[in-house]
Amino acid sequence: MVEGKILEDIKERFLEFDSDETKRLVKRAVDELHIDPLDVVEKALRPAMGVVGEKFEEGEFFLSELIVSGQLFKEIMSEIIEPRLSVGEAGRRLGTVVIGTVKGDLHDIGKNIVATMLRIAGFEVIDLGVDVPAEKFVEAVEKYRPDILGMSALLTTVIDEIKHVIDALKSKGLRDKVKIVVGGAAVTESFAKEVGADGYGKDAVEAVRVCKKLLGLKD
Ligand code: B1M
Repeated sequence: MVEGKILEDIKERFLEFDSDETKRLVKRAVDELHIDPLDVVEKALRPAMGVVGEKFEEGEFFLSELIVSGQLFKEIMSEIIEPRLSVGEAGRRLGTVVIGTVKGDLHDIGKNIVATMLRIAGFEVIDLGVDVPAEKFVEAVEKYRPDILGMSALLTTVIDEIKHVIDALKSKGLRDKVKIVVGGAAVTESFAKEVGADGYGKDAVEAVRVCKKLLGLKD
């Protein structure tokens, strides 16, 4: 009850871009009400971002609102959520993951959350950043020999880049040497299957679960 109310309040303040009040409520939720920081992300902040996206599509919000909300989300992650997540299993080395957002796509908030959650779970993560061309993914697979290659895509216009990367890996004889996990708002489970990825994560928790499963590790 209390949890639902504060998550709703966070969402509302976020959508008013009230930075100070949103941060105060997020801190109260995790420190005083002991709500799992990831629940704050998935049940309040991410849905708020969904509304920003809808309002943008409907012409009520503009690019400036996308930029401001992206900045506020990042500040909340780095100032409040991430410092409170770095406990638990960190330090174990489950395997190596190379991750990046595909070419043409500059969205990185979700990819960064996935990278953080993988690190916390005990993976070594090499983050190639955003707008990553196929050649750079291939070079990284050659260089780091990761267990998993993760690709994120939020724009439907860039989704074929995932297939380009997989084809480029095949042509270099590297496809069978790495597991591929994909996600992001433009990606669906059926698309992942269609392009021959090994796994799909609808959110960061599922992404970690899938990576562990692919390496035969217990959840
Ligand atoms: Co952009 N944008 N944006 N944007 N933006 C979307 C994606 C959009 C859906 C909004 C909309 O119209 N409804 C739309 C895409 C439409 C489409 O393709 N069908 C859109 C558009 C159109 C654009 C521009 C073209 C706008 C313009 O310039 N006219 C432009 C494109 C720039 C580019 O990339 N070339 C643009 C720009 C931007 C900003 C840079 C201003 C900003 C991003 C800031 C940043 O990332 N640093 C921005 C934002 C904030 C959004 C929305 C509102 C929010 C995205 C977000 O951060 N969500 C977004 C609307 C939406 O997504 N509903 C939108 C929160 C985040 C936690 O969720 O990223 O889904 P998400 O990540 C989740 C899961 O998807 C999953 O786990 C994460 C955590 O749970 N996941 C993975 C993500 N990656 C994974 C990888 C995995 C597994 C799981 O395995 C490896």
